[in-house]
Formats: sequence, structure tokens, C-alpha cells
Amino acid sequence: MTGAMRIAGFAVGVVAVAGVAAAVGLAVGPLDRGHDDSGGHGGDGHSTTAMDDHAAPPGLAVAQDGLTLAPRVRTAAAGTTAEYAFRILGEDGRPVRDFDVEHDREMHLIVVRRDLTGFQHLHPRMDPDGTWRTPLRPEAAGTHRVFADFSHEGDATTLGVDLGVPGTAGHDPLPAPAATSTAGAYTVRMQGSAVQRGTESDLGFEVSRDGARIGDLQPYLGARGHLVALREGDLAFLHVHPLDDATAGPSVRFRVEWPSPGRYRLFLQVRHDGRIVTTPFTVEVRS
Ligand SMILES: [Cu+2]
Repeated sequence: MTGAMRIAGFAVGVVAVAGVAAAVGLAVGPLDRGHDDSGGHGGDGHSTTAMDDHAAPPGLAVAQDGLTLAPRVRTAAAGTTAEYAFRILGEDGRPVRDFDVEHDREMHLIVVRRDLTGFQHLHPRMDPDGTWRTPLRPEAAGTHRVFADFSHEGDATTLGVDLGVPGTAGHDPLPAPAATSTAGAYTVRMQGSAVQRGTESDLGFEVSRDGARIGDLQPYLGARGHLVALREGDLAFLHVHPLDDATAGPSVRFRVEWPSPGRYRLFLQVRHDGRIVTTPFTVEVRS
């Protein structure tokens, strides 16, 4: 009862900020609920995704479903490149060594400061003993979150662990929702909708360079691009599915599952002229 009232009160605040999104051209409206949801995520009636109110979103736990993320270090120095090593341990405490290829790789490592700045997407390499290693350079002090995103025996899993970066840490406020984001000469425009609680939305991203729309995005990680979506406050790692069958094209589309109302930071990565272009977006999801 009080919980419901709290959510209702929260919704009023969300609507106020959603007005900002509309003002900058981001379409805000209810999602088309007509599409069939039974096919994509298992459809056995027991599949638990972020759509299930009782299932926690991925990325919040260091151990889940018998798998544990075991980092070798808990801290790293700002502005310094050092090796970040970790293992994924199974229920028997031994390192898992057989991973499925998802999005072209067996392991994706996402690193971001807790205020959702300093995003990095890395691809560690595994030693024969199951130890994953990658160079890592946190740019700024402050607690970071490290996500290991992988699939083992057909189950997609995202585990998360904190990484302390000592020093005087700032905490940047999340930028307001906006439909465009720039990186160097590149501008990306997001087309899509903020949606109701517990639903999904389809988001499209159109990339231009020096004002001209790009028609030749290159394949990246087996798709036209890669999208990471994180929730403000706890950095829950959202389920994101690429929607395009072809790996190249003028724009890139994803289906994102929103676990709750609130604000999210999206990190779009596309490849063009051999470069990875990363653009962040803030999205407001209404109740
Ligand atoms: Cu990756």
C-alpha cells in the first residue's frame, strides 16, 4: 500500500522531467504492446527476464545461478593502465573455461564509474586456466562498477563487482534526457519512446558525421552496433536485443527491457571508418 503510493509519487516527478525529453524532440509515449512477447525470451511460461517483477535485473550481483565473478584486484589507480584479471567460478569453486560466443565474443567487460561516467567496453582474453585478463585504465577516481557479460551453457549472465579507484572523487549529475549525442564529428539521433513500467521499447539510432547521414556503418560485434543500458541509482544492467538482421546499414535498432520507471544511461557503440564511436544518452522511463 505505502509502496504503491511511493511509486505514484515518484511517477509525478518522472512526468515533470519527461517534459524535458519532449522539448528536445524525444518522442515520449506508450509502447505498442501488440507485439508477441512469447517468442524471444524462451516463451516457456517460466522464463524470467527483467519483465518479471520478481526477478532482479542482471548486473546487480557478484554471484548468481551458481556462477561467481572473482576479480584478482579490488582497486586500480586513476590515470594508470594496469592489468585487470578475473575468473568466473562455478558451483564447485573451479574456474569456468567454456563460454558461448555472444555478440562475436566469449566475454564482454563493461566498466563505468558509479555516476555513469567513464564508460569502457573491453574484451579480455582468457588463459587456459580460466583467468581473463585485459589492460584497464580508469580515467578518474571514484568507485567503478565492473560487469562481466557472458553466456555459459546457453545461459546469458551478467555479474557485477565494484572496483575502487582511490583519490578525490567527483560525482557528476546525470545529464538531462536528450535525443542527440555527439562524439567528435559524429552526431547520433535517437528515435524511440519512453515507455510504461515493466515493458520494452524499440529504440533506433541514426548516425551522421559533419551533418551528413552515414549510410555505411560497419559490423560491430556481429550486429550493426552495440548498446549497453544501465539504471541510475543501482546500475542494473538491462536486457538489450539488436533488432536488425543485417550487420551493416544506415541506422541501428534495439529492443530494451525497462525493469522500472526512472532514468537510464545508454551507451551506443557503432563502427565507422574502422573507429568505434561511443555516444551516451539519458532516457527517462515513465510509470
Ligand atoms: Cu563486448
